[in-house]
Amino acid sequence: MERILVIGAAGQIGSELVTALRKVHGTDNVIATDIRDVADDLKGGPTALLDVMDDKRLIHFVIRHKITQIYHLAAVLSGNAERLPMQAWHINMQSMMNVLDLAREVQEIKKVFWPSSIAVFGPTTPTRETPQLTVMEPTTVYGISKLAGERWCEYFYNRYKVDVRSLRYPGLISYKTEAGGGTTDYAVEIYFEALKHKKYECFLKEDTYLPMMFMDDAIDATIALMESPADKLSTRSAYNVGGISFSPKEIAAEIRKHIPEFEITYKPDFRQAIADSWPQSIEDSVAQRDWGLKTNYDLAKMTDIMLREVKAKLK
Ligand code: VAH
Repeated sequence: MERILVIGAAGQIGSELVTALRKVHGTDNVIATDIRDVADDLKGGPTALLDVMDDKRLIHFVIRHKITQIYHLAAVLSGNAERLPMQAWHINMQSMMNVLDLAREVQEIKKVFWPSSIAVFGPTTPTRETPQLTVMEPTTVYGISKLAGERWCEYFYNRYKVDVRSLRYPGLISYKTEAGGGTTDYAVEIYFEALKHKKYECFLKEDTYLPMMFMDDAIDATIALMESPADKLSTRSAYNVGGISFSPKEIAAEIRKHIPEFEITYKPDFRQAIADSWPQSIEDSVAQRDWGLKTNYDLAKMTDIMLREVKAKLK
């Protein structure tokens, strides 16, 4: 029986991944932890306050709860990381090292998941259909921490046989938790603002294409990767996952199909430079080949669901 620890369960990915993992492994076998309270709908199963930066408490927690898999999702995202570079680097790297070293020491821990990001790519990376293996010169603290993290994942696998697996998530779109300090968060905020005010001031230019993915596809990809036999995996840094690419102008046009009077204005801020350093689209044939990555949601289908679910949430 697997015993799953989710770190960062109050965040955008964690708050949905816990529910999905509980369907696979059983509610009582998935412990949702964070440094702050998790969403009420996760409280039907085990939850705890846990700081991944406290390595002493972390090892006791893992041993006491007989943990066999760790999903470490806590991180400072791109926008916030540029505001506090040193703190972001420390948190993103030290938390990861705490988890990897724990997995090396505690034999009962069989698998670790850690999220990388398309932020590992930079302005010198081919910007369209970015390949799995290519030039990676990130210019953001977040991207640098994710690139270094990928190198550590591969090192701990090769040196200590820690079965750590990772995905280069694009921008993730979900309705359960509102945006948290990222650059792609405009694509979440826009749905809430469209329904609340029928207008949105976008912090990126109208033609800023970025790779995105509806959260349900990201969750399915995460579980498919983690359930894959180890010998199918050719990549031990992190897998490209491409999702759908669109611009603020395109998502606004899709929203107007549902809310004709919706208006968008553009006021680029510091996050425009971050977005400009990232690819516009990602090539993910290696993930499709190794463990069957599928993308089921396009912009139209995602917008339909987002508007319906956000409307219900705002009631
Ligand atoms: C961010 N949502 O905007 C994250 C993501 C690709 C970007 O990693 O920082």
